[in-house]
Amino acid sequence: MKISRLIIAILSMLMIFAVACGQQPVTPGPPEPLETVPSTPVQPAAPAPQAPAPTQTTPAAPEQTAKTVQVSIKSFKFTPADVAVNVGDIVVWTNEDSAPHTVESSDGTLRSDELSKGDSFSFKFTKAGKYNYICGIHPGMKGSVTVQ
Ligand SMILES: [Cu+2]
Repeated sequence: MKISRLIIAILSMLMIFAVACGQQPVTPGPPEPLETVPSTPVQPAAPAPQAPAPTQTTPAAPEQTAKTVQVSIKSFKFTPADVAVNVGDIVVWTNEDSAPHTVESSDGTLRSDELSKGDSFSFKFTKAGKYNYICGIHPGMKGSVTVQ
């Protein structure tokens, strides 16, 4: 009967060792899922967002800027008597006579004060059309502005 006790004792000892040893080999396994991670960085350097092209489209406007047209009033005449401008342009009449003159259109659009020598009258045309005008003091003086 002593032998069987020894065997039981030895078996129980072996069981304890087996359990103790069996738990250790579990740790060296887990580093597997790390290998799938390096597959995601597929996006290479993409220097596309730099687009300096649209800067060349701006220099198109300068031609449409408003201009100023001069009309002199001299020797009882408007010179030039007929001028053509674009909508938004400005016409400036300057009296170079010693006699006073005015600029008055029949529709009332143009109506300057009495202009002494050296005085000027300016008007900005915002509507297309033909504007006939005279000097209110000397109705024989005539001119026109055609606005396109
Ligand atoms: Cu006049």
